Amino acid sequence: MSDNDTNLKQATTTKTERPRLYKVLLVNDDFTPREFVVAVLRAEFRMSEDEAVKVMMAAHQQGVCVVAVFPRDVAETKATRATDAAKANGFPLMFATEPEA
Ligand code: TYC
Repeated sequence: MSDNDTNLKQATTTKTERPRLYKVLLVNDDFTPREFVVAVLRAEFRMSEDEAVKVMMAAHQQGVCVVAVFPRDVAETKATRATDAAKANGFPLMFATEPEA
């Protein structure tokens, strides 16, 4: 590369932003059995029994709680699959997604 080429080069900064992450939220309801919520958390979010019980109880007591954080497509797929699994069993259990702050 000649000096001339170097002199003409623009100074550029490449800023690589991390893809935004999304929270999967578990919403409480009055109908879905606790054990069913635990089973869905274990199956869809690969939680241990203890983890799943803690998350289920957090939603039960607070109304809503964060299950996990993923890239958008993963968060949406898991929330949909988990909500659909409940619907297929006649329960109103809801998982939602929301961008991380
Ligand atoms: N509140 C439900 C019950 O008492 C259990 C439950 C917990 C349902 C968490 C949904 O996200 C939930 N059977």
